Amino acid sequence: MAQFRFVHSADLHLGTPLRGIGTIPPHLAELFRTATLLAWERLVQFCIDEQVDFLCLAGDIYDERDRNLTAQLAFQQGCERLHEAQISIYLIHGNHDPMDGKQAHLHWPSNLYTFSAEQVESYPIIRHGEEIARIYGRSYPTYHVTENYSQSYKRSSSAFAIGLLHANVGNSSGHANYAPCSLQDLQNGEMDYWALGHIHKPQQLQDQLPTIIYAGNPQGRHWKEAGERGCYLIEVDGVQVHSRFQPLQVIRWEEEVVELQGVDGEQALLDQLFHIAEQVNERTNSTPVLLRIRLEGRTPLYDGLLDEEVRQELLERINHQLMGLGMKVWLASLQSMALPLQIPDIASQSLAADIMQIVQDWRADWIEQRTTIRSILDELKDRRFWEQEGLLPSDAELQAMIEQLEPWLLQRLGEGGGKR
Ligand SMILES: [Mn+2]
Repeated sequence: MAQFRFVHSADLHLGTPLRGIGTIPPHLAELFRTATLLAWERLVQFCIDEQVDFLCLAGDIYDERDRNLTAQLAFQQGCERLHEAQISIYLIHGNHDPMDGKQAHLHWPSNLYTFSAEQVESYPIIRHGEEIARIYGRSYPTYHVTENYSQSYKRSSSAFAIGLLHANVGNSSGHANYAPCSLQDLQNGEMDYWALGHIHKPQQLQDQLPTIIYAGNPQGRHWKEAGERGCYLIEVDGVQVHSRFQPLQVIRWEEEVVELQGVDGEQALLDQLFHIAEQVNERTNSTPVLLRIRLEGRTPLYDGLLDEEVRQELLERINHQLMGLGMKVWLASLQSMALPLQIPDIASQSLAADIMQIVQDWRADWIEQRTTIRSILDELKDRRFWEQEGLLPSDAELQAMIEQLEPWLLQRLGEGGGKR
């Protein structure tokens, strides 16, 4: 039985403009701007260093249907380097970069195999005249694919079968439900290894045959894509499959929650924030990190923390300290979900009482309110973008926002109105 090694990656989203944070220092800004391209370079280098037989890319190579030129040139350059190293690339296109998008007219090296969108195609991997594996795949013709593609992956030889599939397995929430299929569809299918793309969090859904893996994206693009990002190195020995995750990200997103119970003054808060940033720095081995801290719990600092300028002041102070110590963590955002120590007793004031009644009705009738909020979100102008990015708030997040409303309103009303 043959032995071979390959790298499984997906969702490069080359050319994604990273956004969503305020001012960042110049040394991070450049990294931030080119992060997806740099992660691709790292992926190419990793394939070369590991001398793998081939590279599989499971969709969303580009971020936009009409691919941007910088992204295409960067991809072309990586493919050429792999060509020189005699490493072939097998790729499908996904919902972000379907076949009907605009492409530049470029010369591509002969080691690049792109699967068509018409039907499932396959390519053999030949070594010394023997077929050691066969790769199956199908690209998206357009972004909106509702058909269950997995069922049309039929093996046409006895060689180890790798299926490249861009799909939402098991109706994962927070991700557009394209080419939907169940885990069982894959387990019962004819492939030995399912190389999945679409869900950006790296995860192994099954390790025995068929091995089923989401490679995740090699570079996170916002806080909802926090943590380690990379690709999988797969070694096949007969029917034994070994997988190893390899981090590739050039910049990491991290989110931490700080409980404010017992943090009773500004100095204590600063110390606590610095301590968290220090821990993140240690945990991430000095990779550049964009950190967001969410403050929770009851605190006498509640009022101050509602003030944008106060939060900005705290950020600057912490970042100054971190930079001074040469740490790579950048505290980019401070969110307050804190609560006041006491809610003022203003129930006797009729306006306040009416408003509070509305908020309480909302909370009591949460299921219906949630439906209303969801229907408002459905009307959002850039809804498809928000949805594809997984940026729409989850039910738990919506509920947390509603919980915040009551103390916030009471505090404002308790100040006698008109102060803000
Ligand atoms: Mn994607």
